[in-house]
Amino acid sequence: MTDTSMTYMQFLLNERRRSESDRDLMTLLHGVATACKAISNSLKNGALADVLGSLESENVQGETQKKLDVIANDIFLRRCEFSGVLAAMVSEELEEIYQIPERFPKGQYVLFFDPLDGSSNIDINVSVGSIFSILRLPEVPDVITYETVLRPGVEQVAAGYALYGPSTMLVLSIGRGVDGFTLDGNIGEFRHTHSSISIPPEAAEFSINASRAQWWEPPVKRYIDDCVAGENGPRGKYFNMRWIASMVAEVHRILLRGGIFLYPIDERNSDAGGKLRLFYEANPMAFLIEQAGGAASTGRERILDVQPLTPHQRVPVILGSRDEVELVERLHKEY
Ligand code: AHM
Ligand code: MG
Repeated sequence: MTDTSMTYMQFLLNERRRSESDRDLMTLLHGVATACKAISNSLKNGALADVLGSLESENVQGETQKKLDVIANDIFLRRCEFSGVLAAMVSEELEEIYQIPERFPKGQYVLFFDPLDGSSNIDINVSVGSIFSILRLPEVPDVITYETVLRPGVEQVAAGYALYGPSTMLVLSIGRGVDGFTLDGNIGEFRHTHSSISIPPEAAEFSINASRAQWWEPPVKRYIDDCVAGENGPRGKYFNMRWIASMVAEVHRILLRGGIFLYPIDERNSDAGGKLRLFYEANPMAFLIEQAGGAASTGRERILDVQPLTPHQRVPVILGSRDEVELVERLHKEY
């Protein structure tokens, strides 16, 4: 990174000048980045800060909450409610829609977020992330209900994630490609380090929780079997495998060097519709992946076209290099 690389704010200002983007969106994106910096800071001291471990509470999905899940959720709410441009917020950690308190002005945007994704990794000091997605409501009713915000991912105006790894990164798309920013600890700002990220169409790396293979549907089983068969199998080449159990880290790797990520529907999660959540995980990641030239599917349809029926809806997720995702879709059609 050179000293002349733009800060995140300079990048947003530049984008605004280039395309007359909405000033309110830039304000919101600034709030989101501030929240991510604060979360990065909370994670940094780990066990020293007494923030590791679980609470007795459960979130809306019935999962035990980690202390940091709650801290990160609070940071997002506090940093973003202030912006004056939000109609409401919807969090993976909250049962209800978060209505913006009366003392703050309101706007047209809705912010969806998973404040700390992959949180089973926190206690073992492996990468985690925050994921966000932004919609602009055509009309803003006085009280925002789930009906107001149950809109397909194709309507997102921006999406991104922060990856808390060896360095903290923010990856963003406002619908004109995908850019990456690295947190510069010296000045406390994200700096533009990755321009127009683009995923190679073909890949030789797959990512799936193979311990669930016994419950997979035939098309997924067939796809993975063919990859594992290597040079002598139908694909005629060796495939590498990675599983970090942290979707942000997984998607980040795919954005930078290609590959495919699958969290399919299987016999054990089919009642729920899969494991990953449409609003907080599937939609924002699908938006980024498509903006980088990749594809994102449930196996049966494009993720961004899924019409949500419930706020915490789960969907099968297959995303990454276009050729591989299209192959998995074809296998779904065959079976
Ligand atoms: P979370 O939102 O409760 O953290 O769950 C989502 C995470 C993803 O980041 C990751 O891809 C997946 O769960 C890992 O699942 P598994 O436990 O099957 O490895
Ligand atoms: Mg999550």
